[in-house]
Amino acid sequence: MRLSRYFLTTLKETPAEAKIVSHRLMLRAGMVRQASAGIYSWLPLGFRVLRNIENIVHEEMAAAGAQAVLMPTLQLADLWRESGRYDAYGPEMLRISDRHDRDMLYGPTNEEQITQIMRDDIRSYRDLPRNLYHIQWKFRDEIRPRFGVMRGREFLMKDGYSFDLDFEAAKRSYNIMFVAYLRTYARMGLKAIPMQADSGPIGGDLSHEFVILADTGESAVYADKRLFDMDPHADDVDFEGDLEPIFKKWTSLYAATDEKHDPTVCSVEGENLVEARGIEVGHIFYFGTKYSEPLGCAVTMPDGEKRLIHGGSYGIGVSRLVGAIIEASHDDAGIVWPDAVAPFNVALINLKSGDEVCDAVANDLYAKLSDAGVQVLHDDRDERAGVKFADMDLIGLPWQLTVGPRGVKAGTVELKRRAGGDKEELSIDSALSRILDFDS
Ligand code: 5CA
Repeated sequence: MRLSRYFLTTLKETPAEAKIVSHRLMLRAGMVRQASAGIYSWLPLGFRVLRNIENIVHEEMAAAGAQAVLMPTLQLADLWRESGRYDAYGPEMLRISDRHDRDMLYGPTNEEQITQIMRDDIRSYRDLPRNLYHIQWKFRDEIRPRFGVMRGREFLMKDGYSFDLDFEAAKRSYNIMFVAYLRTYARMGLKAIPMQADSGPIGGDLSHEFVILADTGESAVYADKRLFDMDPHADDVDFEGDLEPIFKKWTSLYAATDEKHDPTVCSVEGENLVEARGIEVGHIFYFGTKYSEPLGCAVTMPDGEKRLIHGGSYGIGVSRLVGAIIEASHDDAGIVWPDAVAPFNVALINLKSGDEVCDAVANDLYAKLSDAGVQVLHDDRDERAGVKFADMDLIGLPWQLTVGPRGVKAGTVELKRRAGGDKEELSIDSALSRILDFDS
């Protein structure tokens, strides 16, 4: 992609309304623009990151055996009256009526909708287990939308739902999602720690929040330091096998958010206790028959008995993650994208656009990298070097590959790794193979 043709406007000044670093950097890097309070348009650079995060979520959900669907944003109020949540949800729910005066709502979550689908589509115990999810916009009329996409009113969530015959089977489904979440966040370059949590309006008694540490986090967290040294990748995990040992390993050490933190239970002391702020990037719940009972969602057992199904729901804050990743990975100059979610892999900086030799070298590098599947943003603008470097540091692509008149004479280019800032003067071929062979 040529930057001269790309829709990207960076800002030098810090927008006054942005209180935290991720919000500031997202506005300055031209990733989003506010449409109204807590509602954002995603511009090309931001949208690419959002898509990358979605793709990782889709891949990890597929690996864990969950199937993607897409449910609507607008739901009938009557469905929520059946579960009793239409009145219980309060002013956070955006209520709408259609031209026939039918009460509708913009979904804040989809437990009712998915339970209705299950109620209508499954009959027998043989139809279980089921695990469906979607990535869809939600609306919650937050009293205090703030921090940009971190606490929006309209936000993108991955919400998944499992259906099982009994607690034991439902716990297996819960464990699968628990492990899938560890892997998902690790792939995004994050250390998300599962913590005991309150289940709030979703309900249920088994619930974990996945929290990353950040000074700007909205909740206080208390956790055993040893959790931060554990490897969440679980690369060779067998989702068909018993995941209870992994669940136990992660939950045997103390970790809780302030809502659930109990100093009388927390035995971690002194330097083993991390007391910090955290951002909730996901939340999983086992809620049993909370929705299947009022909505009448049951299956027939071999002896003809009807049994209510046991449910769980599993949320990931997809749009919040864009901000959360920036909170976890930035420096004074701007964003430092982890490779897996970066909007482009390489910033190709031509210091002398219009110069025949520089243009030829830059175009050749662009073609070779693109052919190898590397996403390149080619800064071909007629701008001062200082402006180009500042912009590229701000938008934070993992590599900066600079072509300049002095270097090309000697057959070299400069390669900088954004994280850490190491710079090297390399031959064109070595620079290419350094990028292509890099294993993040
Ligand atoms: N139905 C359940 C799980 S599918 C549910 O709605 N859970 S939740 O309320 O905890 O939301 C799931 C995730 O969405 C949260 O962990 C958080 O990362 C994200 N989220 C929640 N509210 C907002 C918001 N106002 N802005 C951005 N992200 C949000």
